[in-house]
Amino acid sequence: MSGTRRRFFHDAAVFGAGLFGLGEGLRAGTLEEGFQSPRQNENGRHHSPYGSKGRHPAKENTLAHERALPMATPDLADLPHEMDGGVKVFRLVAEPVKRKIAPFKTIDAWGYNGSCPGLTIQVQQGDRVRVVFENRLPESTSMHWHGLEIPIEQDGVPYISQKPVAPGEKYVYEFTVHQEGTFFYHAHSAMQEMMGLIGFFVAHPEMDHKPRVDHDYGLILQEWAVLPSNTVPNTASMEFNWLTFNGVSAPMTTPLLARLGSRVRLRILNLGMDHHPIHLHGHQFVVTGTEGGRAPESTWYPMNTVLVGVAQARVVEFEAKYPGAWMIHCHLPHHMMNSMMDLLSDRQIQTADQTEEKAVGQMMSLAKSVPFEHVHPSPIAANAEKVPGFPQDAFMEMAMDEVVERPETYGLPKNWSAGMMGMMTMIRVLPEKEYDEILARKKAAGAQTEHGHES
Ligand SMILES: [Cu+2]
Repeated sequence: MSGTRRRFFHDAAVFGAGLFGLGEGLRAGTLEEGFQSPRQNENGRHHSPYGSKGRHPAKENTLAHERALPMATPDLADLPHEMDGGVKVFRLVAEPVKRKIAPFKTIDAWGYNGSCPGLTIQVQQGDRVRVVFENRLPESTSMHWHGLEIPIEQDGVPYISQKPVAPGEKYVYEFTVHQEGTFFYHAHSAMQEMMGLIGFFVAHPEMDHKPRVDHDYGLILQEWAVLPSNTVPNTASMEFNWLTFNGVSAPMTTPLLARLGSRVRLRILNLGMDHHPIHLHGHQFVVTGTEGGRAPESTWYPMNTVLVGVAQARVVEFEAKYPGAWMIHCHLPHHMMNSMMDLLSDRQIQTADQTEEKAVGQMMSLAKSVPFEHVHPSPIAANAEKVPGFPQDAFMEMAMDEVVERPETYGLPKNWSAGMMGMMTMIRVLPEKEYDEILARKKAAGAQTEHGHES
C-alpha cells in the first residue's frame, strides 16, 4: 500500500469521528422515504397464527395448553390470514421490494408483500391452507413449498407441476399440512431465489414438543452481491459483499431477547449460495430439528456451531443460563463483515488511469456516503502505518449506536454497534428486571410483543 493511502487510514483512524461525520445533515431515513419497513408492518398487519382463537390459546382452553408458541422473526413480520370455513387463506404477492439492509444501504430486491425475505407464514399441523398467489414481477414465476409433503399439483415447479404464473396473473395453491416443522416457500428458479424470493413456512405441532420453550425465534440467512453505488443484486455473482439475517445486516439486526433461565428455540433457514456455520456465544445448544421436522432426543448432543447448508433448516434449543449480550453469527470470516473492503485498501476499484489522488478521493466519497455520524472507536498504534498488514480491522469497526437504536438495544455498552457486522445478531439474556424494562420500552414504542409469553 502506498504512503498516501496509508496516511489516509492513519488520519482517518485518529480523526475518524470528525472525518466520517461530514454527512451529518443527510441523516439516515432519507433513503427510505415511502417505503414501509417490515418492522412497521409488524405493528399493523400481524395476525395470530391461531386465527380467531386469539393470541393466547393457552388461556382459552385446556387442550391449547399443549400448543406451541408462535415463532418471532425479528425484522420480519408475519403474513396475515383470513378464515374461509375451515381453510386458512393467505394472500401472497411476489413483487419488487426496496430493502434497507444497512443504515446507509438500500437495495432493489424482489420479495413478497413488500418484504424481503417474504413475510413469515405460520400454520398449525393439520391445517388446510390456501395461498392465493399473485405475480407482480416482470417475469413468470411460481411458488414451491420446500419440504412439504403435498400433492404434485401443488409443488410449484414451472412446466412440471404447473404452468408458470405469468406477470399479472394469479394462481391458487391449496393443501393440507400434515407435518410439523420449519419449512420454506420460494420461487422455483435459482436466479429469483437470489433476488430474495424466499420466506419461512412454519408448521407448529399439534402437541407442543417437550421440553417446551419460552422463546421461539427464526432467522433467514442471505447473501448479496451489490457493488458500491449499485442497488440491484448481481444474481450471477459468486462473490458476496452483503450478508443478512432476516434481510438486515448487523448492527441493524434487532437483538433477540430471552429471560435469564428460559429455554430458547432458534430456527435457522438458509437459501443462498453459501453454507453458513452459525455460532452462539457463551452457551451450548442441541439440534432438535431440521428442514425435515423434529429430531429424536437420542440424536441430540452439545455444540455451539451448526453448519446450515443451502436449502437446509436447523432448529437449535438451549437454556439461556448466563446473563449478557451473546453473539449469534456466521463464523465464516468474510461473513462477519460487509462491503466496505470493496473500496478500501488495495482491493479498491481499479481503473486504467488510477492515481493516488483518485484512490484517496474514492475512499473519501465512500466515507461521506455514510449519511450519519459514526466513529471508529478502536485505538491504533502510533507506528501502525509502518506495520505490514495494517489496517485490518481499524476501518471495519464503525460505531453507529444512535442510528440503529431501538428498545431492544437499550442498555448495551457504548459503541456496541462497532462490534457487529455482516451476518450477526445477538441474544440478550436478561434478568427479570432488565427484561421487563425493555419490554416496557417496546410497548411504549408501539412494538408488538405478542410472540412471547410475556405479553
Ligand atoms: Cu456465512
